[in-house]
Amino acid sequence: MSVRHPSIRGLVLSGVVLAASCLSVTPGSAAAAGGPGTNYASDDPFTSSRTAWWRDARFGMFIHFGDYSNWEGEYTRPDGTVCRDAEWIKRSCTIPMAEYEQKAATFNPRNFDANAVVAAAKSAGQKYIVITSKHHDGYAMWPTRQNAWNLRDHSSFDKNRDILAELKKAADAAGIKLGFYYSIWDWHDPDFVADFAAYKQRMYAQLKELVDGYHPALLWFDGEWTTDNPTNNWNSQDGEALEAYLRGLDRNLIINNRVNKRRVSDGDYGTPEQEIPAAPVDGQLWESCMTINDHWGFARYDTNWKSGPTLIRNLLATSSRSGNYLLNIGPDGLGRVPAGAAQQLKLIGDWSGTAGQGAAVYRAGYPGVVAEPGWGTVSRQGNDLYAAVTQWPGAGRPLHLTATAPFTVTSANVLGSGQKVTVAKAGDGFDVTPSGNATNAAATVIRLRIAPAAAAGPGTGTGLKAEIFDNDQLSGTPKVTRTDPAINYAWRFGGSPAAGIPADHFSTRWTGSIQPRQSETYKFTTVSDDTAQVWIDGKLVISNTTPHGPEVNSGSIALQAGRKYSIKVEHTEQTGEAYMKLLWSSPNTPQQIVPKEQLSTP
Ligand code: FHN
Repeated sequence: MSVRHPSIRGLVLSGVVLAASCLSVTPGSAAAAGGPGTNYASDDPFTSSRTAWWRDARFGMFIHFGDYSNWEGEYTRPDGTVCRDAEWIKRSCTIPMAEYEQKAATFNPRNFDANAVVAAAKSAGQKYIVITSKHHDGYAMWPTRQNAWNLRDHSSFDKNRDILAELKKAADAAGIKLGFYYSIWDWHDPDFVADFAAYKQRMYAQLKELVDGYHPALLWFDGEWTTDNPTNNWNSQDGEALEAYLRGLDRNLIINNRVNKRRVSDGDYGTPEQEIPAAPVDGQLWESCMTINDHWGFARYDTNWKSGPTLIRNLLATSSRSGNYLLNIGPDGLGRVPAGAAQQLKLIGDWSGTAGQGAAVYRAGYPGVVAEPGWGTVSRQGNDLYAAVTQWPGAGRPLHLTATAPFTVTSANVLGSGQKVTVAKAGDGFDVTPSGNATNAAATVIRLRIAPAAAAGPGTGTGLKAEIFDNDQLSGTPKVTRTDPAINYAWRFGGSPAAGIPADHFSTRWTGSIQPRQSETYKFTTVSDDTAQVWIDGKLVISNTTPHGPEVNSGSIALQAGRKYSIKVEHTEQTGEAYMKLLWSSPNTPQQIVPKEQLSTP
């Protein structure tokens, strides 16, 4: 019995290092994935112009829409018992494939109105849309040429229509980015079990159809996890090859971490589902996807819509921790946006569009200089803090903010209200005391203009000295010595630091100096495989010397602005995948790959 994806917390990496020799290259896929000298990390997703729109957007619409929607969430078995599920209905209710295909032949989303979908997203303030192009049941929502199991060839729908093209046109006209969800796991294609290589060939061809035919801004993979019924053999070699292939098709694509095995090293961002991380995530961008009721796909009986305040507070929680919120709707069998969903979406947009409250979300992120309070959330945009108060204090009672770095508050006001706000230093931070009432039931936003401690100007560094060894002991004479502008490497299975360095059993030592711009405690983070150690000013800040799969480690140290500190970083790779990234953050430095300007050779 196949199981839905275990919660990410429950997902235990097997720890078995998969032999690089079975890296499969599928015809039509990228040239043999990588090879010595290849680094798959093309940029830093935290700062890249490629991901800028996504990081600024903060809020997207997920759409689960397919032939499964035609069941409306319910199946009556031959014995008369009723089984309920949505996009999983075929599997959950063990519907015979012939019956499932027969029902799909009646699928006719004639009322699908791309402009109405886009209008619903706009009304919510959603800046991008991700729609299911193919879910686990394998049914393609575009006229794919790879099989006849699709909306053009197997439905009652108008054969002259293409809903993905209609949605692309409407989204472009509205300035909304469009992405496609695509399930690797396929319950319908017999080759998924019988001939995985043949299946992958069709999958690559379908993805090329989607990229070339619709120019999506983003690909949202799913169905990557190890499971049965049918057995899913997708592995990290497959993920390496597919991600390389897709980036070869379109360098601007943003790709989630389920292209591989949903790890910190995979794709451009992590994908917590039906949950919001309690704090900013180390090592990778992230987006929390969530249903607006209790189902992804349409279920006519499910009117358990999340309340406006709940949705607004979820959005504020994600943006205040530098994450995105991907909120789902499930159009019905005719393609209509459920009225209840549209109504709740509008509540979010009404809130963010009132008195500029959206500034607490769009282009906003983790504040850094204050701890998250118990009475709400705080996000930051430049030197403006947006305190989104969900528990308004009694008359004259203060809201306390714990400062995590020195700053002064130059002004404070409640968005949408003329009431006076007093700010006083108090204990480990500030007491913020509004004089009036909350402006709404969801979250009242107090904007605090701050003046952080002065920063040193940007450095003039060019990177660190790298000594690369063709052994995993950092021993002997380095094979290659060069200047690396940053430590931002995803060698995966096939790559390595240089053409003359094999894909396994290599190591690198970086040395030089690092120059912070703030006098603050800096948090250093590594994403590494197999081992990583970091010394700053001679102090061991990170040490993970047990060979491991892709892992995040962090350590902190107080530094003075403008001063140069010695830095030494060591990485070793034994066999299998290899990664080494060095990031930093501080109260006034959002998480990023340590930039070359702040690194100098010895
Ligand atoms: O099995 C799918 C599920 O149907 C839905 O698509 C979610 C949304 O991300 N993803 C999988 C479960 O993790």
